[in-house]
Amino acid sequence: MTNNVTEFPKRDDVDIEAAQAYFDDLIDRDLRIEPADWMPDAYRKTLTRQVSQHAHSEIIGMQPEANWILRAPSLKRKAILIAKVQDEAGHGLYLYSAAETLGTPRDELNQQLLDGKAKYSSIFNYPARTWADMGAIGWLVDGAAIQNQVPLCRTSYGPYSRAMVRICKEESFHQRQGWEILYTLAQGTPEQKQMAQDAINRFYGPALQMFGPPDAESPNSKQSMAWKIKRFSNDELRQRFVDMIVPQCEALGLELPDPDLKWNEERGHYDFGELDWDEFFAVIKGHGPCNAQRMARRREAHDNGAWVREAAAAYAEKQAAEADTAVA
Ligand code: FAQ
Repeated sequence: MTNNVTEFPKRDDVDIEAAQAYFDDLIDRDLRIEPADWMPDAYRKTLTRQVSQHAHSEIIGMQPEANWILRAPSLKRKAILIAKVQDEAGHGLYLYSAAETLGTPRDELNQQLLDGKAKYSSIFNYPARTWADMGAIGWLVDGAAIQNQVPLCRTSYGPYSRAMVRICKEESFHQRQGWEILYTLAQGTPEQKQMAQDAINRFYGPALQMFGPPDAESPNSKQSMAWKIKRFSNDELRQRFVDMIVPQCEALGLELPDPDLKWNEERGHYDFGELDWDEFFAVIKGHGPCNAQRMARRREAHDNGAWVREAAAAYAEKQAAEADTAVA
């Protein structure tokens, strides 16, 4: 896609002031920044951080659900769950591809995760204890992901915004399948209904924390919003999410575990209680219930995949050599 502005000279003869003006113009006019465009180093750095951490979240996010593939209550539920987990792998791959266009190779991004230097979403450090958790993850976790990611379809960096379009379509299906699992359980025996309620009780707070710290404690938000990487603040998106899930939960016949949750006529939004931010910061520093387990599993999977990477590299080398011979 070409931007509808004057062609800008390429890297070697860049006049920084003119380049900055060109970049600012693209942002002001709500056009997309593309990989070959000049961009400020800090824009490149924060996008690489956000997009790669988003990719890591999709990959680590497969673990809590993969754990239930063998335990799904029917063949149909198993097939749906396998498809969902595969979708998450695909999302990780689109996002790593988008992140790579900013100049850092995928191996390096992956190494940052394996070394514990890059974050991934706090939510995936909580255990999935029962089948109802597959419902709560689909409804609340994918629901929060959609709320956060639909605006990212209009994010200012072209490859990221285009990856998000397809991801959001798949996430909406995921959210519905989660709601449907909870709905089925809520119509079942008292024990099944209680299992669904218990899953909501455990995932509600952590799902609200997926949107990140409160705006006053979000160091990246101001600049990311000025660059139109983020279109809404963490608190704005969290509020939209609460407003969306309250009626959905009523339709389930279940409750959200927050005694302070009530409609505020004046604001036109639901008020909700303070979240446990000490817990959130502990989780993102690596002290959540499953951080160690998630990282150990990821490192093990990476090591087990070494032969595949080696085989692919050897095959690519052989193909290149054959192509050279054919040319000669
Ligand atoms: N977890 O200044 P801010 C999914 C970090 S995908 C961990 O507000 P920012 C699909 C943040 O990185 C879920 N860390 O940061 C799925 C920063 O630290 P840093 C992932 C968090 O970037 C479903 C520091 O705190 N989605 O669920 C979290 O402006 C089911 C200060 O925060 C995305 O990544 C957190 N929750 O805003 C898969 C969406 N929140 O990096 C499988 C794209 C904040 O400076 C199964 N990302 N931090 O060291 C974003 O929209 C933003 O990056 C935010 C954070 C909103 C997450």
